[in-house]
Amino acid sequence: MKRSTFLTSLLAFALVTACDKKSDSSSAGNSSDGKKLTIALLPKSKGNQYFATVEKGARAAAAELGVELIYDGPTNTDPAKQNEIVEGWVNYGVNVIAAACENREGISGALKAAQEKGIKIVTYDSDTTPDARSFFVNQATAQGIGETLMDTAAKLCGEEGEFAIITATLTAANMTEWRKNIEARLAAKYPKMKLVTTKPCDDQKDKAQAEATNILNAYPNLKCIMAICSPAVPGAAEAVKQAGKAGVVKVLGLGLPSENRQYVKDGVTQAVILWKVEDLGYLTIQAAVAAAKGTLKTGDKTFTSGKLGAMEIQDTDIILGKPFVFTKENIDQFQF
Ligand code: RAM
Repeated sequence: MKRSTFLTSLLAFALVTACDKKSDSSSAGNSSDGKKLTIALLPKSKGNQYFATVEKGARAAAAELGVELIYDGPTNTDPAKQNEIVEGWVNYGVNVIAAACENREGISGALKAAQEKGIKIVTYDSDTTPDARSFFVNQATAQGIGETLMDTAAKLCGEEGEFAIITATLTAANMTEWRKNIEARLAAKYPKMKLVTTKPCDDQKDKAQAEATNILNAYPNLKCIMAICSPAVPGAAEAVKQAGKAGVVKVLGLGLPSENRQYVKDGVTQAVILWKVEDLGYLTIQAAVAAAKGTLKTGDKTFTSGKLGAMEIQDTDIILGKPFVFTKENIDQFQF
């Protein structure tokens, strides 16, 4: 072979190999221009163990897919701080933002501005307005969560008497959707039960404990406290325990097995309901990467998410699954 022909063939071979490499790495966490994708993950608050557990699952998916993951958020719930962080990520130039939104409408402007710069937006845990994101990774349907909470409370109370709700904030979409569904189930099925008050605790255990103590004092006939954000479940349990009302006032809610195990074993808390929080983080990053690469598109009915397999999509909500009830009998099987 002449030297020039050999060099031309070598060049052609090198080009083909380079193209192959590009498409290979593109399927493993790179954007179409060949650069590694950067996904920014926003929790409601970094001080909340629930979101630390989300981060764990997210890191596993990021490692599997070969993408960069940035995790940052306010220390405690703070919608203005969430907006600031999003604006910082837009200037930095991330490829996708995955956000758990503290204020449904309040964050939508910042997310839409990010979309205009070509950044893909997905939400998880707590949604924004649909025009400000492509998909919402939902832990379970709001109806499923609301009905499971209300039915469990009714069972614990013998379907009659007063109960109170402790929520995270009044602005987070997940909390408002769940409350709507709890109240609808109450109206439809439990005429002898009465919701006497609903108080926010800003996703903080100490505030939840203080609110629960006030509620116990104000409503001496209270039969149960329903805590619908994770820090509120041990907060309410501690208040009931300190008031000497363990077993008299029942406690249930959406909480982490690890934060409630002792209260459940001691008979202070009767039911803890949740989903696999690590899987929520894992699914969110899988969806974020697929949305950025265009393999997850509007109109898709299912999404195949790595080790989790096929997930159902309802409209633009990707659904993780059904909520699970942890009790004294099964709580030791769960370590998160
Ligand atoms: C808190 C947060 C979160 C919610 C859980 C159950 O950690 O408010 O949004 O999904 O509770």
